[in-house]
Amino acid sequence: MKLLIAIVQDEDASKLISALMGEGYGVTKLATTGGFLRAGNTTLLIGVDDCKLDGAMSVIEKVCHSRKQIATAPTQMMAGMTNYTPYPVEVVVGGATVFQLHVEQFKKF
Ligand code: 2BA
Repeated sequence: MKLLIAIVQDEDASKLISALMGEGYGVTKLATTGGFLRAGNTTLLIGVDDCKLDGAMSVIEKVCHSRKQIATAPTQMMAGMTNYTPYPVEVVVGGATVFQLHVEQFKKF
């Protein structure tokens, strides 16, 4: 079994949860914040049997889209600087950032 940790944009989250659940995957949704943009995003925990892993990845890839966003807030890099002028930077966010972890044990009590 594997655990997928999928960080997706809020705009894609609802559709992705519906698509995954519609295909029988279990999903837990966490409200999270990206370190760079300091904007809300959504992290999904998805426990999948090995044989269904590719299917889950396909759903994520199909639903999540990349988007351009403008970062104007001071970033962590600038936080220690005393004299700076923040300027807008265009970044491409997503589709999805997915971590795949091996699950040692899975139990429900
Ligand atoms: P954020 O940290 O808010 O990053 C949003 C987007 O800003 C990133 O999109 C990337 O295009 C850009 N970005 C991030 N750090 C940057 C930097 N130091 N310099 C220039 N541009 C930078 P994505 O790569 O698609 O990431 C979307 C979200 O996924 C991230 O939101 C973060 O919440 C998460 N993420 C991405 N990589 C991660 C990692 N290695 N570990 C943990 N979370 C990660």
